[in-house]
Order: sequence, then structure tokens, then C-alpha cells
Amino acid sequence: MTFPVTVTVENGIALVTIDNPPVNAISQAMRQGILDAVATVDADTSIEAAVLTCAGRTFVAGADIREFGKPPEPPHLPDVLLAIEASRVGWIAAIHGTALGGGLELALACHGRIAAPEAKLGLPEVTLGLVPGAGGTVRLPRLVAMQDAIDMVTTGKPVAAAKALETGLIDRVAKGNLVEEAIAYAVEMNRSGKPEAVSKRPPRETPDDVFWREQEKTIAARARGQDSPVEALQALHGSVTLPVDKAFDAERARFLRLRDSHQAAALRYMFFAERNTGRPRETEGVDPQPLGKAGVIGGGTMGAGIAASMLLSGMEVALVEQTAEAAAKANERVDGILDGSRKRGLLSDEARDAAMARFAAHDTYDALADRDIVVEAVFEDMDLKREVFSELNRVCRADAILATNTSYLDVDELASATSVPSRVIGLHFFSPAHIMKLLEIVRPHAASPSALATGFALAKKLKKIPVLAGVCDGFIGNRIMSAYRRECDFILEEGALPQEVDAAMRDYGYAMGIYAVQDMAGLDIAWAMRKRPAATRPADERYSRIADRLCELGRHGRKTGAGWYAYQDGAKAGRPAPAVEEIILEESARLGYERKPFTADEIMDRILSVMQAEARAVLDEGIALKASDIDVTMVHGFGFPRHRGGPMFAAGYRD
Ligand code: T1G
Ligand code: NAD
Repeated sequence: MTFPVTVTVENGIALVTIDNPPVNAISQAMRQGILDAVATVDADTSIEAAVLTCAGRTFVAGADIREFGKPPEPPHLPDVLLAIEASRVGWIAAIHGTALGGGLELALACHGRIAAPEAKLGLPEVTLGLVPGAGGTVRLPRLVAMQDAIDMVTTGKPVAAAKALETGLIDRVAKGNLVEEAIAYAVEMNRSGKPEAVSKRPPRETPDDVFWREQEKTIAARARGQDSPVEALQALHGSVTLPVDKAFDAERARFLRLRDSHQAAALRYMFFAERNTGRPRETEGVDPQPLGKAGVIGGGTMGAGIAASMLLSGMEVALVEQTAEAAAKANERVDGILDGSRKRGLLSDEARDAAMARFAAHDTYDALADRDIVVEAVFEDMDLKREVFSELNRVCRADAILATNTSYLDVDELASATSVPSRVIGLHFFSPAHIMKLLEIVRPHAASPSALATGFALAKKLKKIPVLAGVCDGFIGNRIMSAYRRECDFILEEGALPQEVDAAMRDYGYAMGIYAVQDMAGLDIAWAMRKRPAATRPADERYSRIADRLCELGRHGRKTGAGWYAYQDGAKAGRPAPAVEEIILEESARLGYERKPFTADEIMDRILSVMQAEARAVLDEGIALKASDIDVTMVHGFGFPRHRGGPMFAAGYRD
């Protein structure tokens, strides 16, 4: 039986190694193992210091989230950490990979911390609806300034080793072998004397009440109805105003209360749902095509983003545009995207240059002869896309995967434009394609298991979240969004105004309401999509003309200075537009509606019931493999509040 914690002693230094693949998540056995290791170290007087390290790819990545659904079993992590602090000798944490949550709390209980340069350290508990439950909010402000502690604990974002060194979270960044340098640090510490335990040190800062009130206002606004960020701030406040032992107790009580909350259940559900999206049975054991060389057709908004995403994953990309001038513009777009990533510190200068060296924009299809996969992202026009596919069929290898990024068009029809339809799939990226993680993989009837397996392999390579979708109008996300977008327009006809619908959605936890989103994306795309079936729309089908009338007036959104809202002098935030209200009132009168007021709850009830009904239809028709795939799609592609788990979770649906 392998034990998750082992102790070896050399020259008076105990090397305590944790080994619990894949991410050294803290289990009950590990907590017991660490406690036993402290006892072993304390009992062996030949030991003068201890180094805590982890095997595998990362330091401890936090408590085992799978244990959260069950009652916590002793020994409890806070007690294990107090034992380390009280140990006879000093402990040094040697951190590589990601020290997260309970993993960082474990390191904070040590007397010193050294990290590898690429290590990241964070307290992501708020992303799971929790607060740190093992002293993180008590020890952190005793090492770093309060604002740094607040940023880490209330956003859950990890910090890189260099930043951690700067803030005082760690003492050293290793230059060479991490464990060797940790041992050397332990020897030095032993000579200079064990430092005081972190929880015994005074807080670095004790801000006044005005500071806390200001912070709470900012964090509550940013949390948009999620409780844990505000709870985390309150825990930090207690850590510097209560006696330490009371602060530990208060933090633990808060953690246990939140652990049983609905929001924590929803966030835990989403954590696993996005990592376990459904795979088509027919791809089991099927090897994907190699994915070294890609082609992209169309270098506009989506094509440039898709190309950048592929370049960032290490692929080589040949992009084809209509003309040499359009190709040059596409090259600038891709270069700009990569430079943006570099400026945000996500990409080194060298990596950016290397990526661009793997990119070329062309105005002929000749460059596509050796591609493993080609994704088209030309205008949303079936005739044009069919032309592109027949051209790809002519120039590409017979085994090259051909994919379309279409939002709404029939992928089966596109597949029929090639002589080998089995290699055609849909890869529906979301804008901006190099940032949004969701990727709907659309399965046409003729798609081969190898083509589908390659789609999923591409998603993994691009670090996207793949969701399998069947062929229908809008696949999973756009189909459900179109349904509730229609319902919102009906609500306008019956009495509400765009700003009231958007306010209700923001209160529910959306970052933006549906009308502000349409103005940002442009109303003309959906307008073109609505016009396509107009001729065959059943006469008795309720259809709102409000959006069409806005588009006919040229109100296409922010890009035209006016849409559902008015955008004075290119302002980003729109203001209610009397012209829009006038059209709404005219439509209500034309349809004979006596307008009535709507509360935010009434608006959200209408939206959610339509969203959930369409989601159930998507599931029943087999367009989505499972309910949690629909929730992942709506959270990651359409801004459904993550702390509510998704429309199916919110409706009580469980796979
Ligand atoms: N518990 C259980 N399983 C976990 C896990 C965890 N904390 N983290 C990852 N896994 C599984 C994951 O489901 C997947 O499983 C595999 O490991 C690889 O993960 C007391 C209470 C560490 C950055 O929130 O952020 O500590 O699918 O695909 O992309 O105060 O995993 O292979 O079967 O994500 O390389 C705080 C969550 C917990 C960290 C690695 N910790 N994990 O990313 O791999 S709360 C977290 C991550 C806590 C304390 C509180 C990432 C990663 P499978 P992966 P990755
Ligand atoms: P876009 O207008 O920004 O870019 C389309 C590009 O295709 C243009 O640069 C155009 O020059 C090029 N093009 C046209 N015909 C071509 C041809 N024959 N050969 C090579 N290039 C050609 O459009 P977009 O927003 O990038 O959308 C592209 C596709 O992606 C559409 O099918 C759209 O529905 C889909 N999509 C868009 C979004 C979005 O939010 N914009 C999201 C997902 C999917």
C-alpha cells in the first residue's frame, strides 16, 4: 500500500514527501500522514529541521473537493497545520506547480517558504463558494499587506512566484534544484533559529473601519450575488480584529456554513461538469489525427482569434483570406492578439515571436495541401461556405479534418459539399476565440469517430472546454439563447422596457443583460438569422417585430452608435433611447397589448422557464449528451451566473 506521506532523514534534515496523484489533493489519509510525520520528526532528536515537498507535477492543490459532499473526518486540516507550527523544529515548504487552497494553507503553517520560479500560489476557495477553511485568512495578513491578502482571497486568483516573493508570501524563489535549495534553507534556518510561527506574528496592517466598508462595497458589486467573496473579506476583517484563536474558530465556522450552501454545491458541480463534459461513445479508444499543422479560412473576428488560439498552443497555422490585402489585415489582427497576450504577461516576447514565426497569411488555398485540420470562418453564408468546402475538398489531404465555425448553418449540408463527408465536423468557437474556453463540437450525421476524436483532441490542445452538440439551428447555446431572447422581446411587447429586462438579469447575476449584449455583438447577425426562415415561419407563430424595426432603422448596436440603447459619442455604456421606447409602445398597441409593469422576479421567471424548457428539448432530442453539458455551455458561452450552476442545475435537474 503506498502511503501519501513519507519521511526520509539525511544529515539531520527530514524530507517529508507528499505523494497523492494527480494533484496531491488533501485526503483524510494525507492529513493523518502529515500529522504522523510531525510526530516522527518531533520524536527523532537527530532531526534539526524539516522540508515539506510533493512528488508529481504540483505541490498540494487543495482539499479533495470530492470529500466536500461528506461530513469532514478527523484529523481536520486546521489541527494538522497547528501541529506543524508547534513542531520542535522549523519546517520549510518547497513549492512547485500550484499551491492552492489547503495546499497554500499548508505552506503558510510552515516556518519558511521557497518556490520554483514557475510556481503559482493561490486561495481559490471563493470560486467554489467557500472561504479558506484552514487558517488561510488568518495567516495570510501576517505575511502580506492587507490589499494583497484581499486580492488573493476575494478573487481566488493565484499569484506567480515572483509576485509572491515581492509581497512577502514566500521567502525565496529557487534558482536551481528546488529541494536542494529548500534543504539548504532549512539548514540555515536551523542555525539562525526557528522563526516564530506565522499565526503568532502580528498582522502586517490593521486598516480602519472606513477601509473595510469601502472594500465591502467594491467586492459586493463585483460578486454580483455570489456570497463567498464578501464572506472572505469578512473573514480577513476578523483575522485582524479578533484574538487569533477566535479568528481561527470564526473562519472555520464560516467555512463549514458555506460548505453546505447552495452556491457552494452549484460551484462544485460546475468545477467537475466543465472537466467531465460528455464524450461520444464511438470515440472511445479511437486515435485522433495528428494536430501539428492547421489551416484557417477567413481572418476576421473569429478566424484571427482561432488562429491565435492555435498558435498559442504551439500549432503552425496557414490562414487564407480573399485577397493579399485582406491577408495582410488578418496578419495584423493575429499579431495584435498575440501582442495583447504578451502585454498582459501571458506570453513572453520570445514565445510571441516564435508563435508569429509559425503563422502565415495567404490569398490562395495552395498553402493548405499539407494541413492536418482546416477551420473555416468566412461570412455566415451557406453558398459561400459550400464553395469554401468544395475548394478545401480539392486542395486538402483526403484525411485532413475540415471544420466549420458556423453559428447557425446546417453542418450536414456543408459536409455534403465534400467527397469525404466523414471528415467534416463543426467547431463552434465563441468570441473572442482565443479567450473564451467553450467549444461546441458539432456532430454531423456522417462524421467519423476519428474526426470527432480529433475535434476533442484539438479542444484539449487549445485548453478549451469541449461540448458535443448535435446538428440543429444554433446547436446548444445559440438555440437556447434565441429562445429566451424571443421571450424577452415578448415581455417588451407586454409592458417592460429593455433596461428593466437587463436590470433583472444583472440582479440575477449576469454581468450584462441580453439587450446590452446584443448591442455589443451587433444586432445584424441575429437579424440575418431571423430572415432566413421568414418565408416558412408559421402564420400563427408569435413573432416580435421590434428587433427587426430597429435593424431596418440601421440601429445595429454599439458599432452604429445606436441599438437597443443610444451610445453618445462612442460611449461604451448605452443609455435608454426614446426612439426605441416609441417603437416598443407602437408594437404593443399594434398587437393590442395593454402594457403592464413587470417586477424583476417576474422577468427572470419568464426567462428561466423558457430557457429551461428549451434546454430540456435540447436534451430530449439528443442535441446535448447530458444536462451538465448544457449548464457548462450556458455558463461558459452565455454568461449564466456560475454560482447558480446553470439553467438545468437551477431547475433541480441532475444527470
Ligand atoms: N480535489 C479533487 N480533485 C481535483 C482537485 C481537487 N482539489 N483539483 C483537481 N482535481 C482533479 C480534476 O478533477 C482532474 O480529475 C484532475 O485532478 C486534473 O485536474 C481547506 C477547503 C490544480 C490547477 O480549488 O484548479 O482547499 O478529470 O484537469 O488543468 O481551505 O485542477 O483527471 O479525473 O484541472 O492541470 C482548493 C482546484 C480546494 C484547486 C490543475 N483547490 N483544481 O489543473 O488539471 S478547496 C482548488 C485546479 C480547499 C481549504 C479549502 C486544477 C489545477 P480527472 P485538471 P489542470
Ligand atoms: P467577419 O466578417 O469578421 O470575418 C469573416 C472573414 O471571412 C472576413 O475577413 C472575410 O474577408 C473572409 N472571407 C470571406 N469570404 C472568404 C473566402 N472566400 N475566402 C477566405 N476568406 C473569406 O466574420 P466573423 O465574425 O469572424 O464570423 C465568421 C464565422 O464565424 C461566421 O460563420 C460566424 O457566424 C461565425 N461565428 C461568429 C461569432 C461572432 O461572435 N462573431 C461567434 C461564433 C461563430
